[in-house]
Order: sequence, then C-alpha cells, then structure tokens
Amino acid sequence: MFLDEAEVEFRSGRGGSGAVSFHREKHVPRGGPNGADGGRGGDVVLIADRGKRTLYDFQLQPKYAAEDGEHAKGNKKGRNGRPVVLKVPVGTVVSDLLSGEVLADLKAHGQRCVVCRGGRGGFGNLHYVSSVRQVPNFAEKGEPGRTVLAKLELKLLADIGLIGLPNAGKSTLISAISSAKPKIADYPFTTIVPNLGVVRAGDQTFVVADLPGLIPGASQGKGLGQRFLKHAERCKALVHVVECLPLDGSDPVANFEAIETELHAYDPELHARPRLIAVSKADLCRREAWQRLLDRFRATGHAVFGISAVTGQGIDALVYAMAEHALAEESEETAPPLAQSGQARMQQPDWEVLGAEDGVFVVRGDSVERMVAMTDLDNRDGLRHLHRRLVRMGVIDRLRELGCGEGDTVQIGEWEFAFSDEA
Ligand SMILES: Nc1nc2c(ncn2[C@@H]2O[C@H](COP(=O)(O)OP(=O)(O)OP(=O)(O)O)[C@@H](O)[C@H]2O)c(=O)[nH]1
Ligand SMILES: [Mg+2]
Repeated sequence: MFLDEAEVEFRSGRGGSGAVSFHREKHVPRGGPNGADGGRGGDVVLIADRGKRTLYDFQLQPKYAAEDGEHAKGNKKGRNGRPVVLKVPVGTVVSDLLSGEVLADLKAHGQRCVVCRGGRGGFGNLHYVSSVRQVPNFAEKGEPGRTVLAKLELKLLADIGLIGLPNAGKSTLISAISSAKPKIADYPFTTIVPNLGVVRAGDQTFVVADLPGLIPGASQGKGLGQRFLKHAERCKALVHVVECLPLDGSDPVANFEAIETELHAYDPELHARPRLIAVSKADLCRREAWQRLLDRFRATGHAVFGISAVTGQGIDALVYAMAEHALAEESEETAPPLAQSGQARMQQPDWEVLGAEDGVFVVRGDSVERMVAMTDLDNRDGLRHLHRRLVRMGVIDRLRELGCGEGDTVQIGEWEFAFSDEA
C-alpha cells in the first residue's frame, strides 16, 4: 500500500555497422580503405526529478526503446541513435526484475543512471589497417542493444494529508479522487491505518494520505490519529475535512478549532503548514445554512471548499488547489545537492566454456557473444579477425584444454562452427 511500483521494459539501441569502402579518385587506381564507423545506439537513461511524484506514467507506458545507431555509408560515419531520457521521482529504486539485483537507487534530484547502454557502432574497415594488413576488406557489425526488464519502486511519501474528526468523510474523499479503496462506514474510527492514494491533476500526479480521525485529547494520546501524524511530516499542505452536520449536533466550526488546537499541541511546525478546509457532505445541508457555514469558515482566513463526495460538487476545485501545493517548486536551498551519477552495473565481461555435451562445446559470456554478433560471418577476413581475438582472449586455449580438437563443434551465442587451430 505504501509502495508505488511499476514493471518496465527498457531497450537500448543497437549500434550501426561499420562500412567497407575504398578511396576513389580519378587517376588513382587503388585507393586505400576509408570505411567509417557505425553510429552508437541510444542509451536508456533515468534521471531523478523532484517534479515527479509517482510512477503512474510507467504504469500507463511500460515499454521504452532508444533509437538504433545508423550504419556507416562509405566514408561517412553513421549518426548516433537518440537516447531515451526518462524522469523518475526522487527515491526511485531500480532493480533487475529477473535477478532482483539493484541497478540504481536514485536518491537526489538530478541523479542519473544509464539502465541500458546503447550498442557500440561497428568499426569500418579503415580501423583494421595495420602494417601487415593494408587492404582490410571487412568491417564490424554494430553491437546489439540491450534489454533490461526493470522493476521501479518508490516508497510513497504523502504530499497532502487529510485530517479531521472521525466520520468527517476523509476516506470517502480519497476514494473519490484516487483509486485507493479504503473502508468507509457510518461510524467513527473506521480508518485505523493511513491510506495513500495517487491523485491526478491534469498531466501531473501527487500523493494524498487519508489519516485516521483525530479527536480532542489526541495530542495526549487519545484515539489513534496522533500515532499516524508522522505520515503527514512530509506533507506540503493539510486538508482539514469537517462535516457540515455532525451526528451529535455539535458545531462544525467549534469542531474545526478543537482539532486545530490538538494539532498545534502535537507539533506546532506541522500546524503551521498551509491549510485547506473541506466542508463535507454538502448534499445533506440546507442551502442557507450551508452558505452561512462556509462564510464562518472563510473567516478563519483559510481557503474553503464546500464538497460532496455523493454529488461530486467542489471536488475538482479542491483537487486543483491540492495540486498547487503538492507540486509547488521546492526552493533550491532545501533541495539536496546534485549527487554523483549512479551507474547501473552492466553484464559481467566474463566468459566460460562449458565442457562438451553431445560433442558440442558451448562458450558462454556476454562479451564473447556480442563479439560474434558484431562479426560479419560471411566475410572470410572478418572471420579470421574474430578468430585472432578469441585467441587473444584465451578462448581457443581453453577449448583446447577441455579436449576440443580439430573439427569439433563449438557454439558461441547463435553461431556454430567447426573448431580449427588455424585462423
Ligand atoms: N451524504 C454524504 N455522506 C457522506 C459524504 N462523504 C462521506 N459520507 C458518509 O460519511 C460516513 C463517514 O465517511 P468516511 O469517509 O468513512 O469518514 P472518515 O472521515 O474516513 O472517518 P474515520 O475513518 O472514522 O476517521 C460514511 O457513511 C460516508 O458514506 C458525502 O459527501 N455525502
Ligand atoms: Mg476513514
């Protein structure tokens, strides 16, 4: 209940492929290689932003993909893919849905994390020129993008608190403005733990807490309400809900003052927060009495909203007034300093060779599999280059150690080949 969650699929762009190309000039018969590199694939980046309150947007749209890098054309480098940059509320914890590993804990405004790095652009043939290979006629393919299934979690802190006597209509109000489904009943102390609801105003969202009713003497420990006022500590404003026709015939304004006094006794700082007065159950009150009552509340100097959860009267106006307080910019001094970028840890660079099963040696590892995916396997020179890299990484030696011999089948990623010691 106190946690806002979303499961999201992030996909970074694949790198563009490098080009095989040679200088062409009049009267120059054999130009040198000049194939350019492919563009980088776009990253998926999350940034903590204090203007965001909830993960509601991610529930509406649970998939994001960054742009692929462009392939190089001749000696022209491919354009980089555009990244996807997403704002998340401060306090969002990002973890890998499958492994549960925490990828980032975005604690401060402005903190960033690359959840999904874009694929590197493949090298063009120009890159492969060396003293012994002056005419490379192969290029590298772009690195594949990455997909991360992530879980976003946010511990909700209320922006607005609903306070008031038991039976005032607080739970009814939160159920009218959010998808929270608290228990509602015509007796006091129905709510015994706070309910949180995500409220939408235009294209922004904020969090409202429906708190258990307060009663006179609460600050001395009477009733339940005081115990939960700590949930109001982060609230930017409080909505004091007052019933217009209390069952016991008491005066609504006197009831209001009594609860305000309790609040002050409990915590003067909390009492000093902006206050909205919501006079509830308008549908039960006669018109003249209702106007007189609203005027008496206005005399307190606070903003007053007459509402009815039954007819919907006054609800929108109240929600927008709440939003104004909830979404007000925090002043820069109170904002925490810009934290260092949180860097999501990516896949391990390690690889391993699984011994022959059914005569097939399987090489497993992200970096090796990516290397193979980036090789143009139809090109002999490209293949030879891959082989040399596998030798340098020690993969070929390891295969030999495990008994892999000439002609045995080796599988790397989706690629299968017959083992050979020679390039
Ligand atoms: N007619 C009418 N009844 C309402 C309205 N709002 C709430 N009620 C009724 O008032 C009673 C109390 O409502 P709740 O929302 O449970 O009150 P609460 O403030 O959450 O009470 P506690 O949880 O005990 O503190 C219920 O019977 C509601 O149906 C309204 O706008 N009009
Ligand atoms: Mg309630």
